[in-house]
Amino acid sequence: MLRSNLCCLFVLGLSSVPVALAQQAVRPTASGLTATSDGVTLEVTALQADKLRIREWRSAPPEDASWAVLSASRTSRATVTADSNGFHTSQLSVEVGSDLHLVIRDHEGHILQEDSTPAQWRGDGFHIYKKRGDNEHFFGLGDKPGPLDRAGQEFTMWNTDDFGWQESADPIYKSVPFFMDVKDGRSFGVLFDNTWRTSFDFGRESAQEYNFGSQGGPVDYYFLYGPEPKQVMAAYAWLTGPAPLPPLWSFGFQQSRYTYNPESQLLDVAAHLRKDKIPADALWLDIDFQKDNMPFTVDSVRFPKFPEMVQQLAKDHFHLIVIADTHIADKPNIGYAPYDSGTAGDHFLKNPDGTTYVGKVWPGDSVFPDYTQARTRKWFGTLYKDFVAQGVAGFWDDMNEPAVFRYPSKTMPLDTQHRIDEPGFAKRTTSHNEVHNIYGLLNSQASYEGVLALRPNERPYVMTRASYAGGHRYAVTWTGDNSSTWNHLRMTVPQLANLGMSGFSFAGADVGGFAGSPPPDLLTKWLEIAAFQPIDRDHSAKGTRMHEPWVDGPEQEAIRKHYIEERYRLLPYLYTVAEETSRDGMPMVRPLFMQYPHATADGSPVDLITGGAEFMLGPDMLIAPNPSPEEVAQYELHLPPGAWYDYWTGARAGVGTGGQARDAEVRDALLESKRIMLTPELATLPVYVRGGAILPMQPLVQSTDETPSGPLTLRVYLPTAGGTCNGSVYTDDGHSLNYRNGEYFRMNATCATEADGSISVSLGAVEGRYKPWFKQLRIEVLGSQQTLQQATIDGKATPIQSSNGFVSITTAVNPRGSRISLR
Ligand code: NBV
Repeated sequence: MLRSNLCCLFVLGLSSVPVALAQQAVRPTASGLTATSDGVTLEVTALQADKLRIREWRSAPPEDASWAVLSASRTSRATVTADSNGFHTSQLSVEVGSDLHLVIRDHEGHILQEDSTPAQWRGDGFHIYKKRGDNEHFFGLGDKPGPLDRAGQEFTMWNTDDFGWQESADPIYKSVPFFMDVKDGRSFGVLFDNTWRTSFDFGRESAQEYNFGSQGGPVDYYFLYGPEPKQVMAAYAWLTGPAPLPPLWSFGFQQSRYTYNPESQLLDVAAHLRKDKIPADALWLDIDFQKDNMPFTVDSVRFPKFPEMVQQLAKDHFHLIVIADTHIADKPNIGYAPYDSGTAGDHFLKNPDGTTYVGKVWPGDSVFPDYTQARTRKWFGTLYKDFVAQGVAGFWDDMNEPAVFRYPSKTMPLDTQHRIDEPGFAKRTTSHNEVHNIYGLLNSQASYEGVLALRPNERPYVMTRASYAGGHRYAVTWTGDNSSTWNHLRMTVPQLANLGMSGFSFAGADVGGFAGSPPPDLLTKWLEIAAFQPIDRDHSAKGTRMHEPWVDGPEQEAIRKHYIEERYRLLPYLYTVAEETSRDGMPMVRPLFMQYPHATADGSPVDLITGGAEFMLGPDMLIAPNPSPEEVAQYELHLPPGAWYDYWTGARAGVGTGGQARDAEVRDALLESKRIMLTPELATLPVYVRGGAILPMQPLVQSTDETPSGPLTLRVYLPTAGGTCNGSVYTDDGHSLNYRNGEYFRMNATCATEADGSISVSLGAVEGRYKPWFKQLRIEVLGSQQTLQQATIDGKATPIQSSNGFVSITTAVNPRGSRISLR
């Protein structure tokens, strides 16, 4: 109902102005409002009490559809209460002043977001301007390089194949128009759901404003309130869908190169990994395994026994991932099935004159699937049939910006035609302008759904280079063609953290760097740090020196192997953290402020002090690489509040039981609030564990196929006096989708230091039906102030073991839970 017939029109923010002068009519809607001023309509809809969608248009409302947002979330509606200036929900209040001036407040009245000027329209383009506070910081925006905090910078979203990109490069491969805003300790997220070329300015043009806009497409953005950063992540996962849990093997070590060939070279690499007992789970084949670089073919000269080779690798517990670029070679009449079936099904993009668009890529002239047609994605998915039948475990979607040679733009002409034919969208033809940024997302959707259809109930593993918001539903990703430099190693941390905050938790950077040849120490350091990142994949370009862990002699190899082994010991923790991503969107790599949003007095992200070099892996582990990794000078460590332990020695800061030098320094720092200085050493990556954490670990294996022998360890890091601790372990069969039907194992654990000095550890009842590989648990307790001599499990005495300074007891897994007491 229109509230603005003359009798009861209300004029927002101008209640004393005569009604007849009203410029602006506001209509309440069931879940928000619309307001019109000067021919522009603003619509604010509460999807949930803490989630708003904001749209604006000039003539008719734009099509209500999205490639990024789940339709169930987009159509969700919350109850709102209209008030004189707009409406409120239980969490937010929305006020619209004159000129559609939009203000969003929390329920305590803090302004979270406020327009600074009305939307600016130029032709089909527009910009939305918001006020920016002095202490307002921005994170996310996908894979864009540069500092962790995006404040003071501007960015463009336009998927671009940028071989050898450097720190200030923009745009690169992905467009994830989602950012998290942290203002005075309160966080919210904004997804600007516009697939055209968009731009973001976080205070570069004017420090008092930030803005986002586009050359076309809709004004359509979502406001996701926290106030905690974790809640923003959960809200984004609710909006766009969480990333599905990848197979367990993908968290193992992966070895790749452009390109291992012939077949014997790949088999040699596999054999070498096993001979040197470097744990590994996956090998990758790049475009030279194909005949003339034609996707979905195999070069039968260089790979004469491809199916047998895949089987042989599988027997040796290697999963093989092969590349399948997005283009299809333009090769009629040679029996190239992808071209023939694609042409017969009319699946390729067209020029404006209706002819098929042809562009040059690796195989020469190529044609490009029109993934905006659901039926084309379905067809593309069938192309994986033979590889899937042969046992290929995963697929690598490259060049899907889409990259096309010989144009300065590195992509196809913008007037290339896409014929959208998709449930939920109007059937229409549109130009590449609108589709460019989602091309990679739709390519990976076709791959994911195709592989799933071919191998139902198995988790597909697809890695994509280009994507858009929501693309994490279909693929993991990597940071493209980085370089073998110390600075690129450093940049992996902010880049993976921002990708994680953009939904792409499952991400990695080419270990060792793609372009160039890493000196031995760089490759070693890179393998150390990557052991604590979500995807640990060593990859290198053609013509560079080999990168495998053994190439620099036994000393370097021993260090590299040690870190890869540690990753395998930590797999239960890594997998538990990964499962959290798949449920509530929390990224695996987290900036410190995500876990410690209130670590600073003024609410600014604590990472601004650390410079973003440190990161957390999940909730409990803090990795502190050298912020200037090529330098030998000492560097400062910042630990968030609370007790911390040295992961390597188990020494508690403040106890200093003969640990390495830095432990004593940590102790002094905590006791005397001194600065903590770390001395860089080639073989050491400083890693700390939160006091109060319970870390699940396992005995070393050579691959995830191998069943660990012995118990699962729960390493209990005692908190400071009076504190509690908590942790959990999640596991399942590691490869199927049965976990979605209750076939998983989850156990939560807590601990406390009791008043009498005893320590209690409570193991919760087992959730889920899956029977894990371990029957026994070893509970290790670190940081006790007294020597522990007695232990009981559910009241019965049990022996205490002690090895390497770690005190432990062993107990059978009790499905109903158990209580352990140590004194
Ligand atoms: O397929 C070859 C490479 C691949 O190794 C790399 O990871 C991709 O990012 N690909 C790009 C195309 C050639 C790059 C020079």
